[in-house]
Amino acid sequence: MTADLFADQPPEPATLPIAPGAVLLRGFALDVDQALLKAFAEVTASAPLRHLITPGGYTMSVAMTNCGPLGWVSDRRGYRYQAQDPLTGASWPAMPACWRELAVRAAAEAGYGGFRPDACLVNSYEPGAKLSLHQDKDEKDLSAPIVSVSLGLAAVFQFGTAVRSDRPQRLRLVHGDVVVWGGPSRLAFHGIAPLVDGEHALTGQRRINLTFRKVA
Ligand code: MD6
Ligand code: FE
Repeated sequence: MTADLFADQPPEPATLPIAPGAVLLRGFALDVDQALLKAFAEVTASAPLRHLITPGGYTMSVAMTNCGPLGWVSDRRGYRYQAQDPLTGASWPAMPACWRELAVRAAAEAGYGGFRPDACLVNSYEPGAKLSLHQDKDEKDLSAPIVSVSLGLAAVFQFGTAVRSDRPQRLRLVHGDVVVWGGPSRLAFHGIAPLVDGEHALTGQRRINLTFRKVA
């Protein structure tokens, strides 16, 4: 018997179902976190983080960039994926192999074999930054899942249904967690509550999120 006499909670299973087609893989990225963060420094050195403008004219509180063949951008003209970084005019940096491999492994673990991401949206949250409830629906291929990797400070992830007015669940995502969703949950509304201030040993005062998609 190896029960932990000091634990006041039963251990959490590593794979938590969130909704049909959606799972949280607790700590799935932990064993490669240093490599992921080293690649983050490289990606953001060639495609800097920036605060995009929404079509409605607001500046997003989350700083974003991309890597891979296609990148998600927003400006006064709308939301879209494009092959060039509007800031530099160059192609987005290549998707780091350690990022792609983690995403493919997580998708398979969640039941989505053969995931071939062609875009990775990189989000950086500082205290107070948030992402309002939205659907990810700018991708042509809605049959592929999305894989989302959380690094650094914890955040509250709101996860609803495909109906905006349904009250979302609230999930605390911590460093190393990976969320995968697709199938019946692919068009679920979701968002991130304002980031609470804190300090993480590897990222400092911020949360980094990588979301992998199959766009084209
Ligand atoms: C974030 N994520 O976690 C924002 N979208 O910072 C997303 O908007 C998201 O995590 C689709 C699938 C997974 C996600
Ligand atoms: Fe999203």
